[in-house]
Amino acid sequence: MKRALAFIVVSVLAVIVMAQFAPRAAAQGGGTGTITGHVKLTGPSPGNPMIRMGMDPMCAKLNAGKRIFHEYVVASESGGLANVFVDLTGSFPNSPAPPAPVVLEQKNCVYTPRVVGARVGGMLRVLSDDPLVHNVHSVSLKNPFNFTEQKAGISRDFTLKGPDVMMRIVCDIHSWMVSYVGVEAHPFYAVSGADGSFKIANVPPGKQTIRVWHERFGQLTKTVNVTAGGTATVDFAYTGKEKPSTARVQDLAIPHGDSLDLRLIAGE
Ligand SMILES: [Cu+2]
Repeated sequence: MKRALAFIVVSVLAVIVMAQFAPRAAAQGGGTGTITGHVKLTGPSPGNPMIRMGMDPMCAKLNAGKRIFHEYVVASESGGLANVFVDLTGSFPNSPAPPAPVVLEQKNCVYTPRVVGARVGGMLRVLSDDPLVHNVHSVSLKNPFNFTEQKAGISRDFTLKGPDVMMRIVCDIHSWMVSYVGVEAHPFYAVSGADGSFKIANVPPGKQTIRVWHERFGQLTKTVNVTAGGTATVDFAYTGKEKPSTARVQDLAIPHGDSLDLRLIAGE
């Protein structure tokens, strides 16, 4: 009798211990795969116009002696296209957003990074390094905000409430300042690096739909088969002749009445 009881107790304990560790093992990537790839621009890069920093004498002063260019198309010599937002579409199991904030910096009258990913429920931290007034304005229905940062060292945190791929952030004072934030409900996204490469890890196995978005060349979509423990490669190519699409950016959906008119403050 005692022996039977001990067996039952041990069995119950074993089940409890296994239940604790099984999901953790899956979350550590045991049953998932990786997607890597490159985004290329096959045609000639159109080049970027110079930013007229002189529109704000204080921005001109911060960039004295330097020529600063728009970052519409950032391509390497071998055709790697940077600043492309890559994500998977579909529904995925819920997972918590990482505690560390995604940082968007205003430095010398330019937003950095140009393109970045973030999570719903996560924090976006917007900070300013500039001793002048910037206005941080999100063009987004899900994550609307519009505030000013008046001096260097100021930062503001904003909890991202809903998915928005892509959310455009502008400064109403300096028309050239723009950043794109892909706010995702899941962790399966990346931004292409200087060589056009990207990597998305811990992807659930199976057929996945992957898309890329570039601010000038729009969206491309492919499907890819992901296997547990495997690495799937998928490459994308823009010719450079694609028509810019605002389908993913809520350009016109926001009434402009909610923006602050700060031209007087900026002295424009
Ligand atoms: Cu500004």
